[in-house]
Amino acid sequence: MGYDVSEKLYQQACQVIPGGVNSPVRAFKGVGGTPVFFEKAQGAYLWDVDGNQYIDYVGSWGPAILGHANPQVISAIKKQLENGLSFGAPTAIETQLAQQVMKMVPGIEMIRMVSSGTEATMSAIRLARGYTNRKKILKFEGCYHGHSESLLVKGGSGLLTHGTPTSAGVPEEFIQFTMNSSFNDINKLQMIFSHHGHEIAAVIIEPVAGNMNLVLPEPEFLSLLRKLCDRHNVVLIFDEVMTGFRVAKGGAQAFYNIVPDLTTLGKVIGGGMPVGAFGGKKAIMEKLSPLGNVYQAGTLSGNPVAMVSGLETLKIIDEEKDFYDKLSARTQQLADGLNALGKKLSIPFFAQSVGGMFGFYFSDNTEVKDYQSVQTGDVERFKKFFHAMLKKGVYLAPSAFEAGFVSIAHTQEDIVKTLDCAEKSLREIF
Ligand code: HOZ
Repeated sequence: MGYDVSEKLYQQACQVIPGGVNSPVRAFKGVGGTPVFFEKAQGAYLWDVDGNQYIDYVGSWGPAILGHANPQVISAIKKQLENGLSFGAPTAIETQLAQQVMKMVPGIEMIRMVSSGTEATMSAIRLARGYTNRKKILKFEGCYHGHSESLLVKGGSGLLTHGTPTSAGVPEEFIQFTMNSSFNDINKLQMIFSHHGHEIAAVIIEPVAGNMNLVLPEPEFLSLLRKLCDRHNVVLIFDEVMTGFRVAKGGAQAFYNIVPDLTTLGKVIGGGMPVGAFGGKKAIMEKLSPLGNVYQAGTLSGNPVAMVSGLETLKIIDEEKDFYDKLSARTQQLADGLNALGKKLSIPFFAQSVGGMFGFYFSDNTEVKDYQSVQTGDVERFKKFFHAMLKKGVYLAPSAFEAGFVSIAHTQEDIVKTLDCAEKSLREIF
């Protein structure tokens, strides 16, 4: 497989775009080498500018749950394009998408659309602070909630991948109200609430952590969190930008049967277009301007092209019988196959999945439960594996700390082929 055109484009991009990319994890800094430049995507496949084809497990970092360029979604977008791109004024489609989301996600009684996951989490935090009149927030190490100031502390995703868990450029004063705890740590959580419960405006958590590889919550951890938030009148925010419509039709809150006060959404809700949203209890949402005094706005928020893309995507998911059974089974087939390879080759390698998300780890420690345990994985082996798979036509996230995504367009044959490539790659690197 040649990468000449990608390499040339990367050199050109580096002259005009910092690091040659518009979002850091894409730069291959976590795996070394030159990022692949893509030209086309269809279903489960990607084609790069050198004509190489890949089975894609990034899915645009989550949105492509139907596979790329789903014909129904594309046709709905084309129809909308004829009518204009953005009006900066209300449209019927916004209400339709709001209704569709409310039908699917248990905790959403009212919702506001924005244009990215970062906007969604930033706005939800402001809303929780305005609602409670409190300043402190609690997050969990290794969870990533976008790049607004108060959330860039001990974060996952690119922060973890590039070894700068807390960003420069964020004055200490901006993060003085951000507290961090450890994912799945019940004792620490109880201690923090017993000291600070009355001062905390909101707890924000990825109910399944997907920005430090894939870390599943212990169910009692999430239920304790719900109880403590109730007891101390703290707003519980589930950041379901990644897990929303991904681990179940109603997201992780439906999967684990724990309803948060606010939910943030992104990725799947836009079907590949830039959409984010935050929603939840009516009493809290009504604090938002223009009803209430918490300000939040956006010129392109709810723009009709993005709304149509999201609406069509969610309708397909909602209407297709057994969508999540199929998606989960396909993802599980991949995780089971990877685990079988780990056993067959007697190597420290294992995988796990939930819904359409998966993670794999080069480690003996099968108890991945937090930021610390995830970091015991062998990153050097991951890098070699990533490149071995890439050469065989399998595109994985270029970071040991990002979850992988399977779409409904991935066939059994795609998974079998992927496992065959994985076996060859593992044999090469061990
Ligand atoms: N925040 C994304 C990973 N969790 C990365 C987005 C991108 O680079 O496109």
